Amino acid sequence: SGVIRRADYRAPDWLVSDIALDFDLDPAATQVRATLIVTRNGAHDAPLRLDGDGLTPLSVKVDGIDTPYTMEGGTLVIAVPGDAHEIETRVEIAPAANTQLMGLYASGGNLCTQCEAEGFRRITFFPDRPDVLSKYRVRMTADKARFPVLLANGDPIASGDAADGRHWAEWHDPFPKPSYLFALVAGDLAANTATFTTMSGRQVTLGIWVREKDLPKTDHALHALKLSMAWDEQVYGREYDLDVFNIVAVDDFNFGAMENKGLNIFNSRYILADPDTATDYDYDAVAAVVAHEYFHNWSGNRVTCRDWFQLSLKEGFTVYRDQGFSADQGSAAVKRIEDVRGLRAAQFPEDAGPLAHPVRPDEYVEISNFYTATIYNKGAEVIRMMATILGPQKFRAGTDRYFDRFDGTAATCEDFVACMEEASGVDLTQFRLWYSQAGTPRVTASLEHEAGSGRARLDLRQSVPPTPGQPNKAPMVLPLRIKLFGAETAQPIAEEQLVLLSDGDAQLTFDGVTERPVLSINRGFSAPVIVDTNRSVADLAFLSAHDDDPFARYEAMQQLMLDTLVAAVTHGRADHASVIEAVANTLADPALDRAFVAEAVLLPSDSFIGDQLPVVDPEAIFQKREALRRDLGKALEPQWREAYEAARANRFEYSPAGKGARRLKSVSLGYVIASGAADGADLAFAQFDAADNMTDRQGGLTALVNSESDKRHAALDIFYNRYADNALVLDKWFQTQALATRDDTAAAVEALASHPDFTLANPNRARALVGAFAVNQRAFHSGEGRGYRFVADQLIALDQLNPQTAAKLVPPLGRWKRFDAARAARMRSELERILATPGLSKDMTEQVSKSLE
Ligand code: B3K
Ligand code: ZN
Repeated sequence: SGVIRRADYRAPDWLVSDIALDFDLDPAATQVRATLIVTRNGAHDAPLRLDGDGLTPLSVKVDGIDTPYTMEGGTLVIAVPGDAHEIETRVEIAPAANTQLMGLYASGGNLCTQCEAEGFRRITFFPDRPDVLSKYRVRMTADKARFPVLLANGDPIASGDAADGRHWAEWHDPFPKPSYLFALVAGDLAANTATFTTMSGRQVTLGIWVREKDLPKTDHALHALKLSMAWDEQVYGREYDLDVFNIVAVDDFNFGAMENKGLNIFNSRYILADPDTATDYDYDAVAAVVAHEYFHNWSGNRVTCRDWFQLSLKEGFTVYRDQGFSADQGSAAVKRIEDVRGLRAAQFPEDAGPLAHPVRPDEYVEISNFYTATIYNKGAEVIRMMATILGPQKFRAGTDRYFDRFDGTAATCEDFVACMEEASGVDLTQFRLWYSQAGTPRVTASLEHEAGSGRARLDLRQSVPPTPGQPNKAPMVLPLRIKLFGAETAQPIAEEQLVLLSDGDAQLTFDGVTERPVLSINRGFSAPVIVDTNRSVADLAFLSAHDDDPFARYEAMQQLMLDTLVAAVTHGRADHASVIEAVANTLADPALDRAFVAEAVLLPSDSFIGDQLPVVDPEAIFQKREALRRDLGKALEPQWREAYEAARANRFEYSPAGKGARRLKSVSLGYVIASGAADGADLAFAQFDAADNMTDRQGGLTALVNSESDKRHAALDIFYNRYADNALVLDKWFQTQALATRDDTAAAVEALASHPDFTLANPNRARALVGAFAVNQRAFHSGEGRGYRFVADQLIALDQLNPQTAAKLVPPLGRWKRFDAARAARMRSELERILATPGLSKDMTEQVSKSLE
């Protein structure tokens, strides 16, 4: 059946202490010779089995002698007599023909690798599993003119010229590592370099390698790398361990970046940034991903995963670490709001749908399908909850213990939790359910007050919904930060407390409560749960103005907006007054950071509104949300204009204050246009035209593209012509149109799929059009299945080239259960059509068949 189960884990039969790789590089035909020192692991007589995928051995030698072998599927099986041998294999591979972008492939004329999770077996025969750790020596020979730069993991050892205009280089990595961390790059590249002195005084040479013309766009990434290295020393006591740290940017990449030891390889969208081409969001993402991959040097590389079921051990923890880094660079409150918004947009729907799985899954068919928001983002929330429960000192003691004990080994999630327990004395037995139970817990909180006795009672109840394969759930440990405020004085009634809700229900009582109490709960989003409260509109409005926890304050406003919109969609009620008043108060509060204000006044997304409803009605949601936007725009038009003007005065500066001003500017512009003001389109066009940075330019473009104004055509053409040779900015051009809120978006997107610049061969471009359209709730679900058919056609075509990237785009179609019967039937029939496609990949087959269940 092809299902791999966690319970079936067995230690490897053979270990590989050392591997020497010799590459004769050529895009059409690359020769790979691998020499492995293997030792039998334990008492058994199993043959040596080396994973391979699409490889044919040219020769197989054991201790220097040609030896017979058999193939079992892609796996090379060699019967070897003793307990220790030297194995040499030779294969030929074709990087230029590798459209999957796994293994060794060509991008923009250069050669690069991607091995996680199981790409190394597309390069050479090897026990391609993360618990086999080896020392790597790599020799590369290539044409010197085409590939002047030759990089691999570790430190450079030697290089020189060879015959026929070729040259060679040798790299050694002294740290044993799993095969998924192997990397090489050969190309015509230039580096932006710097030196970092570590806390023990060692000098490390940093290099960011890109095409020569892109060098001016690498300063931000290089700066972020230095900040990350210093931060990991200060916050986690982790020092870098090699003499060089290189990052290479490539245009064709299946995801964000890859933490290969000493040689990170990045999607260029997470390296290149300058004011003219990158938005503030892009700048932040570059810094976050640079930090994330750097932090993996300890959480992932020095301590790696025993098996792929433990993926969140490195990913959840490393996301938690990069979130902490980003929070420390600017506004921690705004960062938390952004992270929670991302969790709700990607992970909550995953946890509520057919692809729900625990943070530590029990089984998979294709591991590439498990690089999910649950593993990454819910995994990070699980680490965050442990940090909250233990407190900062004990949490740090736990991470120290974990790094010390497991350095140089392949560990499990259980190992991590055990270190936390040992370092703190806190029993995390029940907490471990966060690793094994899928689904987003729901908490019902109701606060009752008896004015006479001065007693308030808070009733808490939790439930964890059933998910595929897990019909019944046990109660979990939910750390809830809670505080009560007095409605009249706006003073705290009870100081904040951390409540660990571990039973199905619990009661808390508060005495001496003389004024009406208002509940602030799950402050800072201390638990990744859904909270239902009996708070009134007045309570939420109060908290949106007075709560001293910025996240809770934001959350109160969001809840107020959500309640209003859900009532509008469900009962046709359109009482907008409370939202308008709360937004007005927030806009008028001079003490608030502009970035916070921009977040707080933004309406919840169409999809998040849909998530609150039993059956999603995309058109009704869109219309009600637009109506509220229009009323907010009209009622507060002078305030929006004032906020817009205040932010407009500034010259571009990438700083927390600059970012906040630009964000509020774009949000305000959106409301001015929503008000129906006659000059709305002119304002947007002027912003677009005069912008000295991409945030403003794209903000103006987006406003126009979403409007009825004819100026949108001119703006799109100007933008296209200005950036015609910049792939990353053209992605924005496609994406902005795919996300448009216009009635004709589906038709426009279909036309764009035939645009000469559209290609499925580049994952960024495929995601910019197809991926963006599929999450444009109203457009995707409009037109009687037209959107579904389009996406299915694209996925079928993409699967032929790049199954991993295609499979990632299945979830929007898989959400059919959330829609009315007619839509559900059409979505299902597209899924069935995909599944019936001859030659469909394992990746797509798993995602689509699970989505149909
Ligand atoms: N570890 C890689 C992701 C690899 C995805 C493979 N399908 C990047 C990261 O999470 O840092
Ligand atoms: Zn990662």
